[in-house]
Amino acid sequence: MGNKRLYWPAKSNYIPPASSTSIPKKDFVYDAIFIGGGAAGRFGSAFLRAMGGTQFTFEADNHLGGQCCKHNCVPEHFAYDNSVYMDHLRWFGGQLWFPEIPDKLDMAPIFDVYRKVRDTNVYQFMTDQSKGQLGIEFAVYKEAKIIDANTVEVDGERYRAKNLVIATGARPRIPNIPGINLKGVITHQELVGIDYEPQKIVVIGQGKTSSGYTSFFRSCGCEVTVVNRSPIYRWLDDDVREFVISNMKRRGIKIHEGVKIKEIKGVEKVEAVVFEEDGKLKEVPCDTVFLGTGVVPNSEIASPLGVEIGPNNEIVVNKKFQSSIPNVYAIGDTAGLPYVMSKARQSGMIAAKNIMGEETEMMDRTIPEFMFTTYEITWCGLTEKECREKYGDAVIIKMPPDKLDIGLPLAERSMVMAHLHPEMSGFQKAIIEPKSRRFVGFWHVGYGAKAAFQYLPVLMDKGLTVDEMATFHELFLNAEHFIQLTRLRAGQKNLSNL
Ligand code: COM
Repeated sequence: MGNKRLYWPAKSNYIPPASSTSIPKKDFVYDAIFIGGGAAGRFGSAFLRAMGGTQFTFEADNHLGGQCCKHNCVPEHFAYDNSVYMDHLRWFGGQLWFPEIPDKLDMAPIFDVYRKVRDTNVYQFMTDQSKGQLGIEFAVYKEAKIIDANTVEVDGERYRAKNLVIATGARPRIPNIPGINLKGVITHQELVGIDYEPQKIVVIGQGKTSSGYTSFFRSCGCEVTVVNRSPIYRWLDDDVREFVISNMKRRGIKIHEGVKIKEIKGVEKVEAVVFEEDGKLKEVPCDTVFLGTGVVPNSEIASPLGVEIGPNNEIVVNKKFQSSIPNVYAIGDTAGLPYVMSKARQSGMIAAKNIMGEETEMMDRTIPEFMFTTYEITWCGLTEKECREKYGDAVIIKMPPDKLDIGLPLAERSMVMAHLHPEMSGFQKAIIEPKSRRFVGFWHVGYGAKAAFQYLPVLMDKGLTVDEMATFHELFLNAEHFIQLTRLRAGQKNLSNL
């Protein structure tokens, strides 16, 4: 049981040209050997090279770029993008110039297209950029074994470095539920290789990744039921959460919160999920179970070293990404939370700097976050409730205002929606600590605002006030509206809600 279950991997036919990979040197001591060439390992290797260091990167899979382009971010966004097109055609079909589409659309061909593009373009780009532009030395299909804090063994040969950098990523967390190994119980990894058409899906767990897939399944016309141990999306601001969940229900997604999963039923293939809700046993028939139950860092490779391992199986690191053995670094998901791309890539960069003698720690910046439903949901900083708890008060700038059913935000990708389904166009909210007039949180549900959230936290951490934002230039009509809304309030000595 547990993580020993067999995967049904999304296969790839890509083989990098031999001229792009390198042969590691045996009689040489590298500044660093990277084990794993995913986002963390690839960015770390590139940064170390850029600083003039010597490295070699051993990758167990057939490509650099890791899970991101294989099973994670790229297919997740591809599914989301498909989902938005499908939903918009459904909502708009028969109006203006929009054609009507069938209720059930197939997902296997969608992932088939994804795999073909990935194998021809994405992997090739990873190879070409890594070798040609960044000068990274790497080899693929190489399982490295750690011998000691300076030595790894690959294909029976030993290679040495002053530092080891472990970047072996994470794997899906598989809960201990009877029936978990039945055919049709899949994670986001197996979904990319799907070769049948699910009709009825139960999603166990609602994290920031499974939310997007849940929506995608529904957009494809499947019957979708979510079962979760606790209330879903507890991290969202209450207003945002309410909007998101009510729109999921409106689209026909069934949600059961606070349940205890008892069993996944089936003979060879999954047939139903049994759970307890409000003291009663319930059974939802399905042909597919999608697990959104989180991830576990792949830290086992470090066991010969005896480095400290944390409660989630992560390698415990300091802010320089050093493990309990100073010349052994762990970066990316292997180093535990947060499991986000920005941390993965930055951790590689920070490890490289420290290895090259430039002492650097990860900065304590507010991390922006996003998740998908059929909407793009982006945020940084505090919820309204957290602001009130922390500062005793909060001023809110919100659009549309409560109880006003108008189509706002009004911008690219939400224009048609705002005119045909105003109540569904989206929603945004800025949270201000009134005494200092500083922003402490930004929230957005809609389309096209995500890029702004890469910069808003930096401005917020630097103390961005309502008065300062009122001097910014908006690109009208714009997705997230914060600048112009702020300008409507900045004249007030005592700020009030908008
Ligand atoms: C992105 C992978 S697909 S990496 O972060 O550029 O290596």
